Amino acid sequence: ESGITRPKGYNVSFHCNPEMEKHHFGVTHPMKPWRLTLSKSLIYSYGMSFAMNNYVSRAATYEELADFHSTDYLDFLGTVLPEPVPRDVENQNPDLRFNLGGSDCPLFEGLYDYCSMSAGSALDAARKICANQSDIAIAWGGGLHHAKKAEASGFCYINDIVIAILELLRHYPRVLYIDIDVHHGDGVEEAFFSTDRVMTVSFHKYDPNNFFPGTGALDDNGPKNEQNPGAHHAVNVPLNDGITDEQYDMLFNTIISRIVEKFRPSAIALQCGADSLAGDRLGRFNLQVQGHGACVEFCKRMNLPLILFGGGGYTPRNVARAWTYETSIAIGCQDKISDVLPQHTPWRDQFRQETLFPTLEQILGEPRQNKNPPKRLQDIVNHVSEQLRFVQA
Ligand code: VJV
Ligand code: CA
Ligand code: ZN
Repeated sequence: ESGITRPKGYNVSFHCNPEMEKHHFGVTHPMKPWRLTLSKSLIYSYGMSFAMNNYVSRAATYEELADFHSTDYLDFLGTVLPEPVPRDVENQNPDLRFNLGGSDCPLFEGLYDYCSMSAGSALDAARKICANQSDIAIAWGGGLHHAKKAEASGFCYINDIVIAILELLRHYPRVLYIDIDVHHGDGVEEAFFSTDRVMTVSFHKYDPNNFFPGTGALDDNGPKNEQNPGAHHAVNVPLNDGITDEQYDMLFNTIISRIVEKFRPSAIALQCGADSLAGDRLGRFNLQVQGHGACVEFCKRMNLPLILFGGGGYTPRNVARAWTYETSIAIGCQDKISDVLPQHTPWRDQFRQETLFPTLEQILGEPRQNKNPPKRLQDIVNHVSEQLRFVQA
C-alpha cells in the first residue's frame, strides 16, 4: 500500500506515448528515448499513476506542426529516409538540408513519427490546461527546445514547446517559459523573440566557444530596438561548471519570484531537462535530484496553470529519478515517497544505488569543481532586476 491519494480538486495529467520510446538515434548517440520507459516504470512502481489522469497521447497532425514549422521543412522531414551508411558530416555534404542527417540530428527509422508523438504529448498537455481540466500537465517526452522553424538542432527536430505555448496563447494573455536544461533554450527564445506575451528564462552552462549552443549571454535580452514589444522579454542566466543545489535554488527563487511579480504570467511552461543533474553524460553541474525538483516545487507554489516538459538528460537512471521526484511534487506526495526504490521496480539494477536521492559522492565519486563565485551570482541577480524595470504586465 503506497498511501498515495489524490488531493480533492487538484488535477494532474500525465501524457505519454509508449511508441515514442521505441525509437533509436543510434546505439552510441547520447539521446536515448528509452530513458522515458525507465522514468515511467519508476513512476508507476511508486504507485503514482493512481493520483493522476493518465493519457496515451496521439501524434500531432501535420497542420499542428505547421503552426510553428515551415511546410518545406515538414515535407522534407516526412520524406527523408534513414541513411544506410553514416556520412562524413564535417565534409560539407550538400545533402545536409535543414541540418538533418549529421551526428547530432541523425536520420533514423520512424523519425517523423517520433517527432509528431513528442509534439502530440506536449499539445495534449496544453489542451488539458486550456480546458481547465488539469492544474498541472506532464509531458516528459517533450521539451525539445533547440528545434527552429525550418531547422533541426541539438537532438531536436520539432519544437513541441513552441507548439504547446502557441496553444496556451489562444487562452491566456501571458505565458512564462522557464528552462532548467543545462543547455540554452535558444529555439523557444527565438520563436517568441518579438512578442511581449511570452517571457523566456533559461538557466544554462554558458561558454560561447566550448558549450552548445553558445548563445544565451546575460545581456541577450531580446530585440535591441525598444520599439519592438519583445524587448527585455528574454532572460538568460549563464552559469559555469559545478553549480550546487543551494546556489541554483537561490538564483531560481529570486529570479522567478521577481519575474512573476512584474510580468504576471497567466500560465507557466517549465522545461525540466535533467542534464543539469550531477553525473550527466553531457552536463557540467552538481545539481541533485532535490535541487532540480525544488524548481518544480517553486513553480507549483505560484498557483498558476503549469506544464512540465522533459528535455535533455543523458544518464538515464538519473533522468528517471528526477522526473519521478518531480511527478511526486506535481501530485503532492513528495514527503510520503520512500527514498528506497520499490523492490518490484523493473530494471532496478539500472539505478546502481537503490535510492531515489543518491549523495553527490555516490553519483560522482569526486564532485566537479564549482566555478560559480558568489559575486558572479549576485551580478546575475542584479542584471535581471535591472532588466525587469523595463517589463510590465
Ligand atoms: O556540440 C554540439 C555540436 C558539435 C557538432 C557535432 N559533434 C558530434 C559534437 C559537436 C558542435 N552539439 C551538442 C548538442 C547538444 C544537444 C543538447 C540537447 C538538449 O539537451 O538541450 C535538449 C534535448 C552535443 N553535445 C554532445 C554531443 N552533441 C554529442 C553528439 C553525439 C555523440 C556524442 C556527443 C552524436 C552521436 C554520437 N555521439 C555517436
Ligand atoms: Ca536551460
Ligand atoms: Zn540539454
